[in-house]
Amino acid sequence: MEGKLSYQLVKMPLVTPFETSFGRQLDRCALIFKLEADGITAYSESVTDTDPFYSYENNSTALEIIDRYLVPHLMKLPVPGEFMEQVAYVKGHNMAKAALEMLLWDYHARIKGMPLDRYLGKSKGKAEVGISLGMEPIETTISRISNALDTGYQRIKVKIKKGKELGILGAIRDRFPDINLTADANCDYSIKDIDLLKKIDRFNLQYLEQPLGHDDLIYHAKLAKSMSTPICLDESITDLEKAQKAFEIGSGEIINIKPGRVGGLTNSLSISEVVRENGGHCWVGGMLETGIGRAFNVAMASQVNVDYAGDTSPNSKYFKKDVVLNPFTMKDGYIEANSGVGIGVEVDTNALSGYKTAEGVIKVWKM
Ligand code: OSB
Ligand code: MG
Repeated sequence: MEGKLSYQLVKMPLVTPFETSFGRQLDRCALIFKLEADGITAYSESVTDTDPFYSYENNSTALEIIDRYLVPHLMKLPVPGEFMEQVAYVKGHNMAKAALEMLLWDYHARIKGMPLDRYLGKSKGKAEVGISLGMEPIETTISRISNALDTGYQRIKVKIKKGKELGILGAIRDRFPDINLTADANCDYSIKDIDLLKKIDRFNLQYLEQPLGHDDLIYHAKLAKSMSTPICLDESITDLEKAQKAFEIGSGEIINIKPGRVGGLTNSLSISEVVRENGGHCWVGGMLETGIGRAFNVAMASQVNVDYAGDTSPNSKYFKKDVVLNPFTMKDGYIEANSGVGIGVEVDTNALSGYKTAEGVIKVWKM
């Protein structure tokens, strides 16, 4: 068994800057991993970026953890579930773990000759698509929404922050009274803001995403009981147990599943099971992934347990020129999962090289 794990760090300009409560992003700096073993080439992407603003991980910590602790467990090419058990002794660092776990999903799906969405379990073959819009002046947001609706998006999510919620949501509802609308605060509020947050009820959102602390469940439960708007958790759900606890104490009834945040697809699948057992809802989010990471998200978003429209927009929403030759396109508000084996993307190696800011070989092995 011979193998090689290498990475490329790419810096890709976004088509439109993306502003959330934690900052304005102009580029996506993605870590792309490549596994070559036994004649098979697999790819994955770490959802980390340069800064630890969404979570504590960033590209440097991911590389460090992979290099020092995770790669030894990749070398025997275990199935993803086994890999996750072997690396459980490393606390946290889910994004680093997910990068290798997803490499193994691509690798094993290729060995089986199956497209990833089918290898994962029960696929609908397609994913319902929504759009996540960064914070912009109100008029810009209104015109982006109008374009998105014309393009067929099934749900509109806008970013909000403290003091910048009632104005924007009111303007959107004045103009589009009936659309499927949600808002994502990325942890910008505290429980002291409960009276302000309750005012959001008047906008009839499908849900309010992650209003409170990134590791909070208790205050979300308190908030959920005092609002009519359902709460959706993103940052707070980092593993299966957190999802169970959230349902146990009523922190929210919807989960934004991001495979990177929860340590990969094994955990994403278990979380989606827990969601459905508890009568909740889930959808697949995104981290502005390149076409490589996006293919994993779309495969997950195509699973039958995923019942709400996600943030897995087509590649062209993010990049003028992506690093894959077969980008996703949206039709009637759906994206079809790739039908090729594994993640089914044709990696554009020239594009990757063009965007490359660093690269390295992490490990070469023979056993
Ligand atoms: O909170 O869902 C989020 C992007 C980066 C970090 C956090 C989030 C997001 C998005 C964009 O909302 C989702 C996407 O279109 O990839
Ligand atoms: Mg979010």
